[in-house]
Amino acid sequence: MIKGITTIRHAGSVKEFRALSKLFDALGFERGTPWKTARGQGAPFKLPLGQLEFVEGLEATHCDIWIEVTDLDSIREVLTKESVKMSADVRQTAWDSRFLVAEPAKGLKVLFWQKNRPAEDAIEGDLNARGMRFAVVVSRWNSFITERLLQGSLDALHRSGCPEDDITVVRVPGAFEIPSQARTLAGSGKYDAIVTLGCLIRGETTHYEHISTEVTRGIGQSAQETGVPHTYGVLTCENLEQALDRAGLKAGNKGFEAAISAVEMVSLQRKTRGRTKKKATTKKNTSRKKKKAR
Ligand code: DLZ
Repeated sequence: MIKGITTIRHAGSVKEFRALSKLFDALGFERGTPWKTARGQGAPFKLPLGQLEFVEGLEATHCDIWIEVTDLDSIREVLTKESVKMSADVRQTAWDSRFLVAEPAKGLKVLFWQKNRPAEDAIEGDLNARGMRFAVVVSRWNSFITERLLQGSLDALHRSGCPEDDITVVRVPGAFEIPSQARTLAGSGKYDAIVTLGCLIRGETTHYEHISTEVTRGIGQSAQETGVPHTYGVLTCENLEQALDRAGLKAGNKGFEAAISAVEMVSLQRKTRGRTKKKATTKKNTSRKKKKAR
C-alpha cells in the first residue's frame, strides 16, 4: 500500500539547509521528524494534501515544487519578509489561477498558485488546524476497520498542523454509542469539533437499518443542539470488502476525509461567526449614533 511520496532536495550547504528550513517554517508547513547523522541531516515537511501529476505538452512553466495555496498574497508577503528571490512575480495562468515563482536557493524553483475565486467570492474554511482542538469518537465494533479509520483521522489532523495534545481519542463499544458520547464531548466546551468513526456492516448486523438510522440522526442532533461541528466517518456497508475499500484500500480513507472536513468546518465557523459579529456591531454602532443625533 502506498503511504506517501517524498521529494528530496539536496541543499548546497548547511547555510542553505537552514535558510530553506526557516523559510518553510515561516510559510506554515508542518515539520516531520528531523534526522541528523555524521554524514548529513534531513528536515522533512508535511503537506495537508498531496498529489503527483504527470504533464505533457502545454504547460510551459517548469518548477521543482508546485504548492497550491489559499492566499497567494500572504505567501508573497512572507517571501518578501524573508528576502526570498522571486523569479516570477504574481501573474495569471491560462487556467484561471494566479501564481508566482520563488527561488529560495540557487536552482530551486518553487511555484505557489491559487485558484481564482468565483465571482460571488464564497467563504470557505481553510485546512490549517493549528489552534484547534478535536475529539475523535471511535467505536470498537469492527475494530479491524475502525482502527484504520482512526489512523486516517489522526494522519489528517497531524498533517493539517494539529499537535498531539490537541487531539482526544474516545473509544465506545459500538456505533450505537457514538452519538451520546459525541454529545457529552461537544457539550463540554473543550473541543472545536467532533469526528465520529464507526463501521456498520449489513451482512453481519440484523438490525442494521435501525442502528444506522439512529447513529446518523443522533450525530446530527448533537451537532445541531451544541453548535459544535461534527463530522461523519461512520461506514455503512454491505460487506467487509466494501468497508475495507473505504478504510484505506480502493476508495480512500473515510476517517481521513472526516477529519479534514472537521478542520475545514472549524475554520469556516470561525470565519462566518466573525462576520455575523461584525455586522451586528455595525448595526449597534449605527443605532447608537442615531440616538445621539436625536
Ligand atoms: C450489536 C451490533 C451489531 C449486530 N452490529 C454492529 C456493527 O456492525 N457495527 C457496530 O458499530 N456496532 C454493532 N453492534 C453494536 C451496537 O452498536 C451497540 O454497541 C450494542 O448494541 C450495545 O448497545
